[in-house]
Amino acid sequence: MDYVSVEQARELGGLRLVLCAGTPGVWGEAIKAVLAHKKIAYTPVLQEVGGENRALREWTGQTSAPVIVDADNRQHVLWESMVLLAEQLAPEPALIPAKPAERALHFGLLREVAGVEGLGWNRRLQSIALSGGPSGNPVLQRLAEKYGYSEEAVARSEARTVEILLLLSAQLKNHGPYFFGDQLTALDFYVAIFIGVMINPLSHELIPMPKGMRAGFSHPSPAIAEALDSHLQAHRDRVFEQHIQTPLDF
Ligand SMILES: N[C@@H](CCC(=O)N[C@@H](CS)C(=O)NCC(=O)O)C(=O)O
Repeated sequence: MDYVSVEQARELGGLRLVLCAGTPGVWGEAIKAVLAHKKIAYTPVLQEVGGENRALREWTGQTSAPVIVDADNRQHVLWESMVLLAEQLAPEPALIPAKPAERALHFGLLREVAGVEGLGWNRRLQSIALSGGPSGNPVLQRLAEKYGYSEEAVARSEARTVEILLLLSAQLKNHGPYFFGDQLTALDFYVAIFIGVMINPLSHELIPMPKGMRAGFSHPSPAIAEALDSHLQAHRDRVFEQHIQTPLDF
């Protein structure tokens, strides 16, 4: 993927998407898949994982990715705001359920996947621990400080991860093949990507991720491996085969 720098992006118009360059950051890959499905074009902007990202801080007041800066220069730093923006820009194909009860459930489940203390958040804590903890190197230390690392948080993370996987599996079992029957939604993209990258990563052919990152996510505990059941695996494979362009390009 060809990135422009933050400095260059600030001079441009249109939709700009800041991404963790060189790694399949799950929040970034998920919103990329949503935008691709809706055929919404954007300019990729480089964020350096675990780096200082001073120019990004000056532009957006924070240093994580993804961020969307839209054509009106409004900034979207949270997954929810990005999904809603994509739906506004290209209402069809719709990726948010139309029925209010389903919509509420969609965003509730999405929070468990992409929100603070959700699936991605907890797997990140586990991978920092597996890579040696914050004292391992400066990048790990920066990530640990940004994303709530503590021994207590790591200790809680397995049970929370398992709970969320069970919740997602039950919804698929009762309402599959997608989370809301035949309608593909943003949740389908987020779950397939978060699972495909952060819990037993898919093959290098599909996701050519850096070795260290792969190692950090390749050893789910027995309880997590068991919770990643056949419903979730079949769903992940279906979404990757039918709706996500591979190999992921980052
Ligand atoms: N705030 C984002 C999630 C941001 C996030 O956790 N980003 C991580 C995942 S790639 C990141 O930028 N890590 C690298 C870093 O902090 O340098 C959202 O809600 O969509």
